[in-house]
Amino acid sequence: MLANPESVILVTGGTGLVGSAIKHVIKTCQDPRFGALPNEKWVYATSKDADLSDRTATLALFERIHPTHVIHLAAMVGGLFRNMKYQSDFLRLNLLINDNVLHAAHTYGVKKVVSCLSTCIFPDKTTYPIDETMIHSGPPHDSNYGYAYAKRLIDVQNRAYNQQYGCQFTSVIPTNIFGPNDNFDLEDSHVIPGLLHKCYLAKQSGQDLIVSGTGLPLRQFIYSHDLAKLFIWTLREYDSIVPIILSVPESAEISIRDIVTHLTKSMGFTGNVRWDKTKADGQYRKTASNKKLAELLPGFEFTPFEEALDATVKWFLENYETARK
Ligand code: NAP
Ligand code: GFB
Repeated sequence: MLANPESVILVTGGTGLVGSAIKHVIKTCQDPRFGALPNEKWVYATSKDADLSDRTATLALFERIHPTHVIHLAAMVGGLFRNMKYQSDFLRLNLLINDNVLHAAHTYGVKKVVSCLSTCIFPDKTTYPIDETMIHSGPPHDSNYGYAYAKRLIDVQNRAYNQQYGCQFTSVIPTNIFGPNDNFDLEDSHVIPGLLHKCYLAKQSGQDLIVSGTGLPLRQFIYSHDLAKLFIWTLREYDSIVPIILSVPESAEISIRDIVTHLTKSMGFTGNVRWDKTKADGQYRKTASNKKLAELLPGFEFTPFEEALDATVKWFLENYETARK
């Protein structure tokens, strides 16, 4: 519980996939663990409010908002193929954004920051299931090392700020996320939004749906609205600076082929599916344990995958004109 008379919570990356899910949950959820509380003011910042890769602009944003708490989502983000293309940009921009936000949070006496890592930053060669102790125990997969090292450094910064200044800066480690307001770009997006858009176009044109890779890799997917609740819980109730994995259970892991089956069914696509095996598969698996979360928040119910996918398809079709694509 945020005990202040009024807590001002700044959400960086506030209009993206995760930021907009947090806004939705705060506005609509009736469960007091996750919905709005009377003593909280939520502020959702976009890059138009401040380019957080710029130190001066970041400090000016904190001067305007004077947040007591920060959920730090802003980042250069993308799927496998965007990461492979822009390793230097992913590394440099995310290092700049993260350093500026944590520096500003310390400068303005922010009581707590929850930053965002990803299960794709864990070592490529590892034992499974992955857990929170394994972040730095080996090099990340070659397809996204730029992004992965920038994200890992958040954990190092959080420890250093805590050791030197006592700052309560922590982080969460979501698995692959999907939902409304995602980026549905055909090339740079993650697999679910990318294939959803491709399936829509294939259905419209009567052409084959072309899927990259072999379809064999395995992933865990979390619905953005579920993740949003877990972010809000982390902000209010999780008091450690040690990262916590926010994922569906290992048993919910599915293959890319399974995704295609669910997606074509949800979209009512009955055309041909072709596999372009000249395209990369990326990490084969990154199976993460959600044991720590399950112990701290027993009984949390994840939205069933098919229901979440149907809701995402519905949102995309209803918002096609304005969706990021
Ligand atoms: P997203 O939809 O692309 O949102 C990213 C947000 O960051 C956007 O609102 C964007 O603002 C903002 N941003 C980017 N560069 C900025 C800059 N220089 N200054 C200010 N704001 C900037 O991505 P998302 O999926 O919500 O990502 C949220 C967090 O989750 C990220 O930290 C990401 O690394 C993490 N994550 C994502 C996934 C996934 O599967 N999507 C999985 C694990 C972790 P504009 O729209 O105004 O540019
Ligand atoms: O979501 P995605 O791009 O990222 O999934 P990762 C890539 C997997 O989906 C690969 C297959 O096996 C691709 O071959 N795939 C099939 C496709 N068709 C498509 C398609 O049209 N688009 C895309 N994007 N994939 C990312 C990391 O890894 O995970 C990021 O690189 C980030 O840094 C993200 O952390 C959460 O799950 O492979």
